Amino acid sequence: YEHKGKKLKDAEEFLSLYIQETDLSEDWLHERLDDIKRAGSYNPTTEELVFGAKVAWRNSNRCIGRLFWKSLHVFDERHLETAEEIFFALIRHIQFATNKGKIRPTITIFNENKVRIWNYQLIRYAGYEISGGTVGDPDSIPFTKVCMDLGWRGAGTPFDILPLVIQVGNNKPALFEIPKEAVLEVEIRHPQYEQISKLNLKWYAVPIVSNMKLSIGGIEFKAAPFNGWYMGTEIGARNFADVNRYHLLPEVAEAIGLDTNSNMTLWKDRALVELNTAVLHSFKEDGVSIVDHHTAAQQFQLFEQQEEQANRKVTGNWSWLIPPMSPATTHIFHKPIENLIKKPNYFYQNRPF
Ligand code: HEM
Ligand code: NRG
Repeated sequence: YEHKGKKLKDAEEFLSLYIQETDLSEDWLHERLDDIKRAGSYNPTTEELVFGAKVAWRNSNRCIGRLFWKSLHVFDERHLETAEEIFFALIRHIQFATNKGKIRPTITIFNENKVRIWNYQLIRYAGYEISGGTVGDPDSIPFTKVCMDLGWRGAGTPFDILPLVIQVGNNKPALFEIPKEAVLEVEIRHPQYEQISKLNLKWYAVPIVSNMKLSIGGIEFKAAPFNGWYMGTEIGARNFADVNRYHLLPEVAEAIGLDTNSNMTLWKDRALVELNTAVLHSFKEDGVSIVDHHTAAQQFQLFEQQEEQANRKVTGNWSWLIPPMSPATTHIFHKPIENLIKKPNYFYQNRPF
């Protein structure tokens, strides 16, 4: 009973924001709230859902890419029932968002009670423990084990695309291979250092986060995968460089002939710069959307100005907003920002496995 009261209050709060930011009246709000009280639960219209998903992005404190929040494409797929239907909707999301490289920020929203996607991102590389080390993305090892328990076998390369794992209700999760044609990848090469091209690195074009829940007006959509495009450092300074990820800095330094015997040569910093140059160069040359961290920070500053114009306070998580390379070259480093959590928003949720 209490629970229900809280939910209705959340719906009321959300719809007040909705009428504030659209041209709807107080009268409209009161009628809408009466409807909801009569029905006993809030069932957002598609228009309300679209608004909520966009504002949830605007409120994402860890996201530097928020300038573009109004341009989010929203697919309302709450009516889908079967794992297979959901699989097709996910493939459609991947293809629509990829758009042959001209990436479109997109979210697909599934039924709040029935659907759960077990993948962290729709497209991601598998990770395996082998004798004396790992192959692929170490961050994916636990999920890869789950897929293998469900009968999946990867080729065992450093870049095997994991299958989609979709759960409907309390059913056993269903596993689907993503068609190769649906996945755009970029081979990493360096504009000057041939040796970096010879490392045979690649990365997928579109990051589609699928393990967060979208909270709108008291409803939690546990399956609502969303994507924008990459900031280069996510790949070059973290996925490729972190010691517990692909850990490539020693190899890159070796490849371009840096002296790795002393920290004082700054070989890690030099390797990072060239690896990140290669990532940006390769995406750009292939016509795949990507942003460097300097431009992303400038875009974030525009977002801050835009929000001020709209009389809204920008909230943010400083430790996530500063880029992992040369953070102090961006204005974000030098400016405090309040990490206040507003709703609608995207939240972490418990792993289903
Ligand atoms: C986090 C950039 C679009 C929601 C981030 C991060 C970056 C970023 C660099 C930090 C990631 C990390 O350190 O692992 C961008 C860029 C976009 C974009 C360049 C291009 C359009 C979006 C969209 C949404 C979104 C469309 C949702 C609709 C989030 C959320 C996080 C985040 C919720 C936090 C993720 C977490 O906690 O793991 N974004 N983003 N972003 N972004 Fe964005
Ligand atoms: N760092 C992760 C992706 C997290 C989200 N990043 C975005 N989101 N750019 C990685 O795979 O490297 N987005 O919606 O564009």
